[in-house]
Amino acid sequence: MSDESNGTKNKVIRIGSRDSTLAMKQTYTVRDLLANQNPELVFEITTMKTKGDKILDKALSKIGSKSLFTKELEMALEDGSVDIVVHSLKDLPTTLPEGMVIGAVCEREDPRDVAVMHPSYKSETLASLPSGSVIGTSSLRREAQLKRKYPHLKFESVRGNLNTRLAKLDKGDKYTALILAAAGVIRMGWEERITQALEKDSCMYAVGQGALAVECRENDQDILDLLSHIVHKPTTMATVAERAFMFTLEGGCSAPVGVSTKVEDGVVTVEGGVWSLDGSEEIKGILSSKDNESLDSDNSSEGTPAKQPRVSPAFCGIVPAPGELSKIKQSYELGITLAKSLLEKGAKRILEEAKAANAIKPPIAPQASVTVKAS
Ligand code: DPM
Repeated sequence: MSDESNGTKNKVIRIGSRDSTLAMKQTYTVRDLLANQNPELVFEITTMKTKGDKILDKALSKIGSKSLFTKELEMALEDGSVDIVVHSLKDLPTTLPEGMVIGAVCEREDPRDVAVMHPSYKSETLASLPSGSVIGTSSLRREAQLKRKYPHLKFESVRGNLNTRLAKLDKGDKYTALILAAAGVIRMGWEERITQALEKDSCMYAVGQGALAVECRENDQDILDLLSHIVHKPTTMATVAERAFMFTLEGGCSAPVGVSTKVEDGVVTVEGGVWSLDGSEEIKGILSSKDNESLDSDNSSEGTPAKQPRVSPAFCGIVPAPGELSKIKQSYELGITLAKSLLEKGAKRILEEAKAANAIKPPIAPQASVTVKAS
């Protein structure tokens, strides 16, 4: 598909983005990374609304569709009206639509979750808030972990883009605090509103949280080449491991799954957890690539076939940058091994119960009360 309308030949790169302030800031970040390296290129941004932007009255887990924030953008990629789309990696399902890949994962912002308190509670912590305080989040992952750690708090769904949510916190008296991703708060320039950063003993973060992903068509080699230069390697290793963990658990928006990952000197260490919806059950594990070498050490040149595949393999959607295949594969195996160990320890049942509790129940047909009148 890299004919005259695509790729770098006509020197215009069309970028698709959601239209929220945060999404636009993220899109500008990626555009600037690309523009710095390719001053000859021109970038055009097309914005659109996704289902996740339009349905604001339901918790995310209840809308019951994957790709909530990404589908419309992927349709534009597919029909060729844009060349790349920028997403928060955590909003991208671990299986992408046929023909789509992530050509670049950029450097991760602080991946942690944070508490942002209502101005009248700004010197409190979650632990010190009065009993019964209402915390706004529509993430089952956050709710399950925080219920476990802070049983005195109540949790309620809050939806809408970050501007809307913060306004709901500040202007109303319903929520005492919100739990948000540090990355979004920081990118919005609201860092000073962060009251408390949550460490992994109170709330592990979502798979991919804090990282930006650039999606493109898998056969668009010109774009893949361009994207390979803005890849952040340690972030890619960490997030491939996290996505493989999630994929193997078959989690998704409907199940509380969290991670905490470190990459130091090329060694990836992933800690992962699964919780029951009410937080009463928890299964956690930790694994480092140092200790998981039995699987794949180096087979980057495996069976080099006569026909070179046109496209590199993707790992949970992520295409390794040139030369990175064996490291990415290792990270991928790491996530899978960790997930399998949790499944063996009982995560399977917990996840199944969480999913069943969240399943979209078909509306109950009104009981017909048939009265036959004799006439
Ligand atoms: C997903 C979740 C949420 C977003 C679920 C989760 C949070 C929903 C909520 C998959 N996507 O995290 O367990 O808070 O009610 C989202 C945000 C960002 C990307 C905002 C946020 C920005 C951070 C990033 C919404 N998607 O989580 O506070 O780029 O990682």
